[in-house]
Amino acid sequence: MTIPIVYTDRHLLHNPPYEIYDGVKESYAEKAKRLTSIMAALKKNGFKNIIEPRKFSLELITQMHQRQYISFLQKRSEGLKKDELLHPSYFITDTYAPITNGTYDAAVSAVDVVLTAAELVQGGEPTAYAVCRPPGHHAEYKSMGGYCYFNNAAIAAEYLSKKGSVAILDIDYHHGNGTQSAFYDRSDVLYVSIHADPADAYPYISGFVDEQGVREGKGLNKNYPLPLGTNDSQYAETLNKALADVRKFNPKYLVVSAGFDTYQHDPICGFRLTIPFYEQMAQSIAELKLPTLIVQEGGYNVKDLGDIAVSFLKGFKKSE
Ligand code: Q9C
Ligand code: ZN
Repeated sequence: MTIPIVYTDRHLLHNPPYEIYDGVKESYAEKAKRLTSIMAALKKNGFKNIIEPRKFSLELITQMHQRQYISFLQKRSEGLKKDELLHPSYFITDTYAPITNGTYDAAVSAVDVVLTAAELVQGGEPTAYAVCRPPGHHAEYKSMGGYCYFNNAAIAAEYLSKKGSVAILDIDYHHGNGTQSAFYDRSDVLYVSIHADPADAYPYISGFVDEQGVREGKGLNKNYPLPLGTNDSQYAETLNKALADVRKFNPKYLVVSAGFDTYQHDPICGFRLTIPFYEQMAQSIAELKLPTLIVQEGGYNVKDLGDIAVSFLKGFKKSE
């Protein structure tokens, strides 16, 4: 039996035509084709255990997001015509998360995907992969931003935390400001992130080493910023430190916020990781021997995204 892959094509409902960068319209990097690339490569490489998500109660979203925020996104989304794009003035942190007619439905579908995969892991599956979009880790309690609307990984971690402690390992190129803030004062959820130095990269205002958690969560938020140009061996060294943090915390579950925008040919990012390195990375993560939920975050090289995902999953297969 191969790793269960949870996927639905409801994400296709969200496909904004452009984003605004420094006042200039650019093509939207978070394309629907990203998941098409991943699913095609997985099927081609023998990952055939593909599962449709089931519907979960919307109440699970309210544990991580304000009710007014959720209904704002729903109403604004459903009020738009098919080709309209809205950059709202409220509940948003930047110009990278515009609302379209299908945005709310697609964002809810991503939550269903991630919770279906979380349920499998909770039921004893060693590893499950949630192939979801829009991504989630920049979404905060009441704000969208950075291509994210609902924080899929945080919602899944919250769900799993009802049964035991959870470590979240965020390997997306960008710091997961939304996930960090969701668990910043919690003792039952560790957040560890490796990302481009916020002095150089989005989200600019969080992801620094001195953000270490507060109150019961003090010491349970770990940021590992790395310089632009980081390569495989430099990354591996930092990954080992992050994995040591997870081991020390000794959680019941692991959630991996898996962004593949650390890839050397990512069109909007600045690390230099190679495709075979993702397998190595996954093998080190799998050595933790923890029930692991993999949640898709960023990764924008549509052509190579599938090969990166296949390489990554191969590293988990070896530990089965
Ligand atoms: N034109 C995630 O990877 N910056 N979000 C875009 C380039 C926004 C990334 C600037 C990056 C957001 C989930
Ligand atoms: Zn990213």
